[in-house]
Amino acid sequence: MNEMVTPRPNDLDAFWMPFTANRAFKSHPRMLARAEGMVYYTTDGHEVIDGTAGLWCVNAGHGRREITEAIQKQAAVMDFAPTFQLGHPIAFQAASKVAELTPPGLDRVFFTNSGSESADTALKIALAYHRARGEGTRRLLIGRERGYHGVGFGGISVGGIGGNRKQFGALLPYVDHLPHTHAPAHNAFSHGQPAWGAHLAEALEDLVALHGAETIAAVMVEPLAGSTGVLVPPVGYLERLREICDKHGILLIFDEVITGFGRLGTHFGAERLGVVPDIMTMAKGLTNAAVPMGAVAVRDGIYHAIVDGAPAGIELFHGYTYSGHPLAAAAAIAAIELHQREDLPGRARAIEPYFDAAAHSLKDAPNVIDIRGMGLVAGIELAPRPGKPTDRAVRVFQRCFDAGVLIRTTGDIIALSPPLIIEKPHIDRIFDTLRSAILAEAA
Ligand code: PXG
Repeated sequence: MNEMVTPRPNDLDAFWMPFTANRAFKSHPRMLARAEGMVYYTTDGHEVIDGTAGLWCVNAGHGRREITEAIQKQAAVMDFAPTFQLGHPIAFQAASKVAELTPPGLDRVFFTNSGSESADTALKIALAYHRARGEGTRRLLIGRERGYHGVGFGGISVGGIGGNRKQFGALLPYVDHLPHTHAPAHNAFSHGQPAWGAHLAEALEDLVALHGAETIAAVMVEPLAGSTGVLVPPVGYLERLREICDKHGILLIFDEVITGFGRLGTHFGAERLGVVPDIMTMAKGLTNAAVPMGAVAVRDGIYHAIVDGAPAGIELFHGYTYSGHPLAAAAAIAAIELHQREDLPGRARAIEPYFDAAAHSLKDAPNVIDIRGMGLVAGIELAPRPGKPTDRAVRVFQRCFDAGVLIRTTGDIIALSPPLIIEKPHIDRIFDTLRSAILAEAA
């Protein structure tokens, strides 16, 4: 079945792995060779259930024939064509397809190649918008503690993860941050949106008082923060951010890189959470991760302000060689059609109560100090080993992997975000394995 062999140690040297403990990995590599539906297969033939949809991205499950065929077909017809001053129909079709899923009014779509590029693109569009309207003093970008917006300079500056910032110097000027919303003393073991914490949005009024509304361009947050450990927005919090932004002419950007494409049981988090931003970033599930692609959807009025307000010529000095790449566009169209045909958000919604109950069944397991989530996302927070933060979670990860279940960890938080095609037996298997691993690391 599987002809791949584990590479010799020297073969691992050249690839400098991203966000990875390279030395540890290269001394104990874990290699995946093949994937289908809900499972990966390792190079030595073991089956691993995918509890994380790769990296929160393979929402429709692995190896979907409709998507691979669309990519193959497009590769044979036209491998690449520029989108600078030229076009190809499939890029326009892909943008229209995205606009079918975004909230009404957010139907102008700029293509990127990743979530990081989407975050930086969204921030640049926000700045260009204010400038186009003669409000060039609005240069301040507001993010949130524990926010993750990828790894570009814009994303790490507006993002709120110290570890992702401190190696890289001065970052962007004119940035400030809201407090995060994680409050286990009030909200531990909440199902869905926690009841406590809407007032944390008032910190935006404090920043307006501090800096002046006329200096603030945009607020960027993840509707549900994923990679920082699954932080679900408190009831009323996003609504309040929306109100304060409206009051002061500040753009609200949702980073929907994780929450897009059915993850919360709706096409986008905005729909599930009932708050519509002005700009929305996406990536990951857009192509089911089969070809890298990101996008930014903006309100019509933002597009018009920048484009109609510009003198003849290029209106926005921004774009990537691969914006609207034909293979990515083909994958996006096929993936979105799959979402629509199979109603993947509906499937996620239907199985969410079972998934949520399975996650919360770990409440009595040793060292479990919080369980939270929404849609097909669960965060399980473990008490750190004294003096050894992350050690317990890393070992739980390793045990699960060895037992055939892929989970993610960040700090001592376990994050689960399976493909939306998951079925009850997979859920049972994931949480049974996780329980055994947590028990084995109880000491
Ligand atoms: N925004 C958000 C909200 C993300 O979650 C990005 C931007 C950046 O996307 P790219 O495509 O540039 O990586 C992300 C990415 C994890 C994990 O384990 C999460 C991400 C990436 C890798 C790992 O939580 N999120």
